[in-house]
Amino acid sequence: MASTNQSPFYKKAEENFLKAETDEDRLYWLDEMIKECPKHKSSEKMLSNLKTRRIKLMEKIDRIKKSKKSSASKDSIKKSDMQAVLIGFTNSGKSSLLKTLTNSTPIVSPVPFTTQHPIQGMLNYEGVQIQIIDQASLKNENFDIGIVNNTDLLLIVVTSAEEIQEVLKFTERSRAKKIIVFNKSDLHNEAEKRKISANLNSKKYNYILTSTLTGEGIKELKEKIFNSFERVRIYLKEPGKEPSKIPMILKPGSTIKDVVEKISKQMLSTISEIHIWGPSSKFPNQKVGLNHLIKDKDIIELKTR
Ligand SMILES: Nc1nc2c(ncn2[C@@H]2O[C@H](COP(=O)(O)OP(=O)(O)OP(=O)(O)O)[C@@H](O)[C@H]2O)c(=O)[nH]1
Ligand SMILES: [Mg+2]
Repeated sequence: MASTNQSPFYKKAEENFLKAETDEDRLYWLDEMIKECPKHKSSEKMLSNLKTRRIKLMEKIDRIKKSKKSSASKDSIKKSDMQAVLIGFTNSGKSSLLKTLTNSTPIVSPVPFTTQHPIQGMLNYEGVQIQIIDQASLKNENFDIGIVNNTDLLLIVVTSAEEIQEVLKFTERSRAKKIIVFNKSDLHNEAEKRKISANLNSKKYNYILTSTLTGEGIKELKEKIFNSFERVRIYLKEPGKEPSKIPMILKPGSTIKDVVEKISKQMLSTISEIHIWGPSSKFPNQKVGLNHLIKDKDIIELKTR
């Protein structure tokens, strides 16, 4: 780039451009060069060269950003069958909730914009594994809308009713169910909490008041999360033994046949007798057929030939 006839401002910008160590700095000085480049006929070619350079540099920066994002969100975190994503403004307590709900140990801090990358944890709800994702806050440049648009359940974390509409603006392209998590409930007295609840009730939100400090609402939140997925848990039992502690997960409307097929397709022809206990049974140890509809928390005993 010939800069012999350029102003001292242009020369300084070019000098800094050549010395710059990051693409962001290069972009900044390149913009200064474009600003300082004379806009008359004889400099046309030079200005157009600078602009081409700028486009190439922007493309490079975008490419790097995209590859960073995809490696953080799509490669390292694999979506589980049941997934919920925390979304909200900074300091609302998303990471604190991830820590309280799951086995994960994210950094929690009063410093704004602490979380910079997606992080997952597993919530064990009575033996059912539910994946919870925490990520950078809204208004943080690392916030990834893709994670929000691809999930089944959004946990909208707020500390005031006014924030709810603000957060919902970011979820317009999402088809996920939503739970409003009104966090830091410990900062309000009972009368204030009644007011907050009355307000959220009147808006027909599915909501819960929580505190990661006192544990208020955490048990109910776990229940709400599990219920949102509308899954049925059944416990298998071998004759003469206790039922298994770990449930099998099925969709509502499933039958015993679906249960058996989920264990193994070959097993179907070997079933000789089925007994059930629990919500779908008329009485304990009821004998039923393969077409029997199961309900959440049924215990099923399968006898094979
Ligand atoms: N009083 C009170 N403080 C809380 C509660 N939950 C979180 N905090 C505090 O709020 C601050 C922010 O919590 P984080 O969990 O880091 O917030 P975040 O939403 O993850 O925010 P960033 O990742 O920084 O954007 C911390 O100082 C927490 O200790 C709560 O239920 N009650
Ligand atoms: Mg955080």
